[in-house]
Amino acid sequence: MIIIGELINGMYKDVTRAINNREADIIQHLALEQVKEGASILDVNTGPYSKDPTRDMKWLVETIQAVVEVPLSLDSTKADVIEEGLKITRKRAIINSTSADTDRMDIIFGLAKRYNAQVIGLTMDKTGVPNSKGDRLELAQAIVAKAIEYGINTEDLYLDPILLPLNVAQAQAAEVLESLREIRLLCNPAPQTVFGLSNLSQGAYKSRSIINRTFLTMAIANGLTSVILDPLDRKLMDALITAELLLNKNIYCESFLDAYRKR
Ligand code: THG
Repeated sequence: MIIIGELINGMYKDVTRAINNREADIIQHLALEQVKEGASILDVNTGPYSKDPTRDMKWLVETIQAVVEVPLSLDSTKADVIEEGLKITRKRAIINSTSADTDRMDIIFGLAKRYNAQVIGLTMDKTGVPNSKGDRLELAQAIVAKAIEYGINTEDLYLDPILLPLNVAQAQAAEVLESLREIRLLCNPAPQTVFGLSNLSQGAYKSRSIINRTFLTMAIANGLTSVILDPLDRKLMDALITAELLLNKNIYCESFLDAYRKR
């Protein structure tokens, strides 16, 4: 499983404050902790309240790269903000993300080609997130076709069927599970699959952690290859490691949780 740490995101109030006050130590602590707990990529999002997202992205990337070496997932709806990050990332970056809209895909896949980046494609378009698995698959197919048109290796494409909060769209979680299975069959080599796990439990307060980890194990069994999550949630990471063990992706031993973490 490719684990993308979600914590450097202006959606978190503490992170927004750290960005605004240029408190590098707070961001660097989050970067170091996430990598220590198993993140192999860090998502970087200036958040919805940033007044100058281009400058904030540049500062975040520089600040993070001063302490960790992992690749970064440049998370923004604005192409110029993403490009600012692409100019200075030292490891191969992931662009997070494009929608299935043709004009957006042309810009994003153009950037991916120019900077040799990987791309996350969301199965949504200007009309929003579709309700059914079938409509998600249709948009996924359009993204795959565009990636191929730009000469992107489909292994470097991550398709995100988009998890919505359970408390507003309960029926959608099951549609996402089925989408995961079928997305893997769209092309050869198979695209990666990914989603933002914490979306699912937004507004669920007390039960967030149990909802997240239960769904994650189900998704792993349905072909999820990568996930954006909070790697500091110990029980969640235990569930992830155990799910991979049960799918025979790691070797069982009495202390498999420790063994996996020490790798
Ligand atoms: N797909 C892709 N990228 C994504 C998402 C996705 N990036 C952003 C997001 N979704 C994944 N990251 C988060 C980060 C935080 C939360 C949810 C998803 C979150 N934050 C707390 C909340 O809203 O309750 C913040 C509250 C606080 O200040 O503590 O839930 O789906 N490709």
